[in-house]
Amino acid sequence: MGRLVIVSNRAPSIDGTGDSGGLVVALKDALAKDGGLWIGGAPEQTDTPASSLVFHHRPDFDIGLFELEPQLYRDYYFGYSNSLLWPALHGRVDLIEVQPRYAAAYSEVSRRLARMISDTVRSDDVIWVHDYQLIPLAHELRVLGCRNRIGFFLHIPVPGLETFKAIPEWRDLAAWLAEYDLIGVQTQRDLAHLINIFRHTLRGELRSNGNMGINGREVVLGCFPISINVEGFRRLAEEGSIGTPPPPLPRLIGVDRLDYSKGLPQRLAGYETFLSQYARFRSKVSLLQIAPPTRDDVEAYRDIREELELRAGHINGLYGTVDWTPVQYIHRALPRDELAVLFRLSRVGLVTPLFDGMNLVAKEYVAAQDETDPGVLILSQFAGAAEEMPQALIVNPHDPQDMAEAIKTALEMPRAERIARHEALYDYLANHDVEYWSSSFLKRLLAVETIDLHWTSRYSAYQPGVKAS
Ligand code: ADQ
Repeated sequence: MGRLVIVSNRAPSIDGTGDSGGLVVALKDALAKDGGLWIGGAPEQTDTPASSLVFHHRPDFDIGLFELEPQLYRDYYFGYSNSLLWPALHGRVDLIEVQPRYAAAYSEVSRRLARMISDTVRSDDVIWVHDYQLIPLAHELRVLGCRNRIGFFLHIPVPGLETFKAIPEWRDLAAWLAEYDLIGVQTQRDLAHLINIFRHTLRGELRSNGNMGINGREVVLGCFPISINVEGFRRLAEEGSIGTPPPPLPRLIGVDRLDYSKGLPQRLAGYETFLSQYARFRSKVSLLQIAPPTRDDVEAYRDIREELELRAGHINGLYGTVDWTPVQYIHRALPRDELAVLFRLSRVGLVTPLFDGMNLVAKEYVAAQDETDPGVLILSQFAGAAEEMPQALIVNPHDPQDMAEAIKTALEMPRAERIARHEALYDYLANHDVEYWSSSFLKRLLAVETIDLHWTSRYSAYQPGVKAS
């Protein structure tokens, strides 16, 4: 195999600092191990973007940045990706914004990026594309004659067919996906939806090996639940907490990007129900919600911030006293080591999204616990992580009563039960960490038979000129 070439909307930082956020944290270990190239969007847009990738060398791997004009970036990223695909794939078709220029920008970015990549990629490189912002990329690369193995991993959920069809370009999206050699999704739920989408849009046929026959070729499908560096996060929490005093009251903690898919108003509704029904806990617990802003340029994100602040203020006004603030709300990102300690020193982890591809916070919370006196994870049935973490208290985030009961159960859970649940969760995670995730995906991608016999005839623009190493 040549290099591993990762392609994502966002590149890691050039100097290696500030690599936070699900995708960067998850992948940098895999690349550092094998060496390779990470191609991603430049942090700033420019009116005169370079027509080729701008390279930087990090000790662990190389970075190739692609630059875009501000308007194109807005329409592709805030527009198509985050005002249409993100809400639609999270089942929020009520929030989608359809604009022809968004769709044009979305395809244009993959088209341009494909040109830049085909100038750089060597014939034995393996390309791994990430997430919903770049779905057309394999198609555009194939048009340019790229015959490399190309895998795709979708970090967010695949919705049911009817929801998927709310996206005007749903047929194109399905066809673009079918150009990858391997498509990885987070959960069995997503896999079932994807198979159904291929069946109905492209007359895909499920083969006995689990692959899909589509348009005369076989697309490999797989479920690869993403994870974290479990041992590393455990150590961060353990070492950081030495000498840190425990909080004055048993603490419930929520850590989420401020996004409507994370179910933050519903979480507060559950907490409010808990305080209203179990008065004996008033002044005896506190909820710390950390929710940094994201995608503030999209209206739905400003709305969710307002709603959250209103609800937190409402609970504090209703139940707070001079000595006790029921909800503490921090609207900014914190360093990972601080988060790890906060998780460890919290009795309950609240991870209650309405729909989530996986949710790494659930795994971080478990990894951070003191195994001799662990806290309890309350986890939404709609987080991808729920498929792997049945020993958490699984809740329906739409039901405040269910959440209130789970909070009470968690706070009252005997130590022996907490230890037993934590041990089962931790053991599973230790065997299924982020390295397991990336190596299983890559192993499967490398096992894919390369370009099938039908390939050349399907692409009239085929040029055998992709650079050899
Ligand atoms: P996200 O939607 O970003 O990721 P998640 O999986 O929870 O969601 O990852 C968030 C990451 O950001 C975690 O590592 C968390 O610790 C960190 N983070 C959150 N709030 C923070 C704060 N205030 N300060 C510092 N760090 C903070 C998408 C999908 C998920 C999927 C991931 C990975 O939506 O479903 O799990 O990709 O595939």
